[in-house]
Amino acid sequence: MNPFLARLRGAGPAPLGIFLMSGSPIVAEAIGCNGFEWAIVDAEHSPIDVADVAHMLMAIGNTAMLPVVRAPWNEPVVIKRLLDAGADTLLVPFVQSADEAGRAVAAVRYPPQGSRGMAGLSRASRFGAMPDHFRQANGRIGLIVQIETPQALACIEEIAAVDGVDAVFIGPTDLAGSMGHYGDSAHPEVKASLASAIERCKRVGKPVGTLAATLESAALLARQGADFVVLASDLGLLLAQVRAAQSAWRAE
Ligand code: 3PY
Repeated sequence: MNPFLARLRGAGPAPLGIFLMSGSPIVAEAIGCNGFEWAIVDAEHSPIDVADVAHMLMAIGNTAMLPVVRAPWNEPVVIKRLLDAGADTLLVPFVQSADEAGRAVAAVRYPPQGSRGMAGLSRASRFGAMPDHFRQANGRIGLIVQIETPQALACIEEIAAVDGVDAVFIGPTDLAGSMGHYGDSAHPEVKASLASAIERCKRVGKPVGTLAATLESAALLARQGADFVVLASDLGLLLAQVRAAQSAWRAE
């Protein structure tokens, strides 16, 4: 079974995660050794490429932190390369309809269930050392689709219900932007849409997660029913400390 999905189905509070945007395996490993339960290796909004993903997964593999890899786009060639690099839980951004969700499902599965290309020496198959890799992979891959526009929200139940979609992630920043509230995911309209999206995913029985800017809003979202929450990012936390140190120094 997929380890991230197993965690979501198990007991315990909603796991708290972090976006990894710095692309650094050392940072990923250091964070994993110290606490966050899961992390999104973000190949959408950072310079992280496929080789970086492989290196970051190696580092995270030395820790108990569960990795999710965000693809840059819902595109089968890109998705294939990330899976070959060893991603076993994939977050696919900007899924707008059940049809697009179905395309993401096909991209993560080997035939006959999907269209993922096959290679014998991928990192995913431990470079050929896992003889059952092709037979087992479809059952091990977890697929999370990202909903981030009012258009997608309008059909969130149909998207969430697609067979092979294991969980839904709501992107509040893009959602706010596509609602005309740039950079303001705390806008009441955005917060209301997020709360209703969480409720609607739960009604169709699919786990749902989202991003919070602060620990307080992460806790609120978990109380509202979010099954997994991401708190900020490695770069965000680092820069918050940099700015705080700089202003404290100026105030001396
Ligand atoms: C969002 O909040 O929309 C994101 O995609 C975060 O990167």
